[in-house]
Amino acid sequence: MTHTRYSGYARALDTAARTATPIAQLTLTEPGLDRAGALEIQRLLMEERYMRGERRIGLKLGLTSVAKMRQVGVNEVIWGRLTDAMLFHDAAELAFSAYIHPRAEPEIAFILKRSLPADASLSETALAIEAVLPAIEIIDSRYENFVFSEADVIADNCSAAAVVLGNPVAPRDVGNLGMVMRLDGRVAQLGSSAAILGHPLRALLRAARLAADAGEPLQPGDIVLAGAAMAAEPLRPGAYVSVEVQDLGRVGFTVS
Ligand code: OOG
Repeated sequence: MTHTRYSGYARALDTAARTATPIAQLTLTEPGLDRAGALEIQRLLMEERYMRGERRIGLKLGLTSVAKMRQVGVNEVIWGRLTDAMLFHDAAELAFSAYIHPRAEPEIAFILKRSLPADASLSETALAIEAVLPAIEIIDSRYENFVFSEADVIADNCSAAAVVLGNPVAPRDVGNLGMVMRLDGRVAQLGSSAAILGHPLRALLRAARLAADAGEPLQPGDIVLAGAAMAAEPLRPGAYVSVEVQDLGRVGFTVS
């Protein structure tokens, strides 16, 4: 019974994303939904996407900074899966009509060269990094008014919609890098990578544990988004969004 209901929720979230049409929060009809149940719905939702030919390319952490936790009123680190269909590169053009109420977030991404077990240490985690990149995540809650509980957002693959990657650079200390997000050239968010769990490497370590716990440990080639250092900014058609990270460079995209 639960499985049938959860499959129904997964399909509803998948359809909401594909048709850019928001749905009501799942917890309105399923108030007892907990983190484990929500993760199961996310897993089923991703099965739908893999069945259509999408390939998992890594994962994203969410709510790893106080600014983000405050913005959405959920105080737990969450994680979701990234697929090749979500991936864009610097100077990409993203169609506003493909999303419901998209927002952009300044991020740091890692690409791995080694797999990471659940019990990896912080130094093993550092040695597993192939490259670091400036990145912008586009989040788009499938729930009406961008309002959700922790269980709702986990079921919804943590609002993951797209990621725009900049150029990879060699691993380096990313513990306290200045970050700025601009909208049409104007500074919209300003901060430091230190806001990401004190150090983005901790986010990568956390990702390794969460992925291994879910039975899909991080692999060479996987991309991991450490989570936004500052609050997300709503997008509108015609906008140009850029993120510059000290020592890593700049990445940008246009909304059409
Ligand atoms: C949840 C996803 C947050 C981040 O980097 O904190 C996130 C949301 O705000 O919709 O991706």
